[in-house]
Amino acid sequence: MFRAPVSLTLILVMTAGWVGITPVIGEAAIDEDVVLAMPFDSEEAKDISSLEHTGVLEGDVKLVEGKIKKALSFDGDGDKVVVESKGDALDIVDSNATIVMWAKFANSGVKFDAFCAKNEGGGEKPKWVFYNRPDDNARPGLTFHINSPDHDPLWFGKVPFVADKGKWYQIAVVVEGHDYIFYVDGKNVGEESDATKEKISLVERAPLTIGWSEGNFFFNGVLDEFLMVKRALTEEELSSHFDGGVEGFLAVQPRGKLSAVWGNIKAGIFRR
Ligand SMILES: [Ca+2]
Ligand SMILES: [Ca+2]
Repeated sequence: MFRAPVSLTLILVMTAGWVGITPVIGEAAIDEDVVLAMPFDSEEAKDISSLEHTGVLEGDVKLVEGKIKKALSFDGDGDKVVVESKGDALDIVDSNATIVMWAKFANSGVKFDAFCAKNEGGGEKPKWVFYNRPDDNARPGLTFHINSPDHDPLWFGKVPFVADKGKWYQIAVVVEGHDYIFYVDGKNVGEESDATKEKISLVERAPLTIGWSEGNFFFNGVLDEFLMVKRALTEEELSSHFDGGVEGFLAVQPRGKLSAVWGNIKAGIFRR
């Protein structure tokens, strides 16, 4: 197979600009690892990933000023965004994954704040939940919880985190193999490896819920720029979300995607 050296690719990109071909280098190639990308800039909870999931607002979720453009406000009482997964796109079974968002807490974190979950119900029902729970002595702070009838309940992380009320934080969890790595504002704040090496159960029958996990575990505050990617994002990639939210992240050319751009350029040239 013919492979263009980088220098040749760059020359072709420059040439494409000179001869007036549509400049494809400025457009991000589709990043197929991105399975949910919600800027929360409208009440439609639109997913701008290639999967185009539909988010349904329940309760009285409100559109408010966000960290980047608009965001969704959850009052901690019946408010959530429900996203039915296309196939197993929103499951984390044998894949790495990253969930990252901006969050502003309505209290100082003295209760259970669920960021998101895929959850069939309470107790041992299959689930995974990403939450903050500073008032829980046994399992405090930023935690990733998984459960299923097949194994004991597991909690990873338990990274102490008490948010300042009304302040924006970029919150992320990276699932890499059996490691659960937590970030606040782009900084690694703690991680824990799953010694049991259980994998997250497939929760086919449950939608992804943003702002709620089960029972009365509702998020109280504002969430913005919700992004879920089926790979472990680098700190550099997290910083592109920090700076520009979902759209900022998608605008950065992902590594290993140069071939797709090269294909576009080549096709563009040969069409002329
Ligand atoms: Ca937004
Ligand atoms: Ca409500």
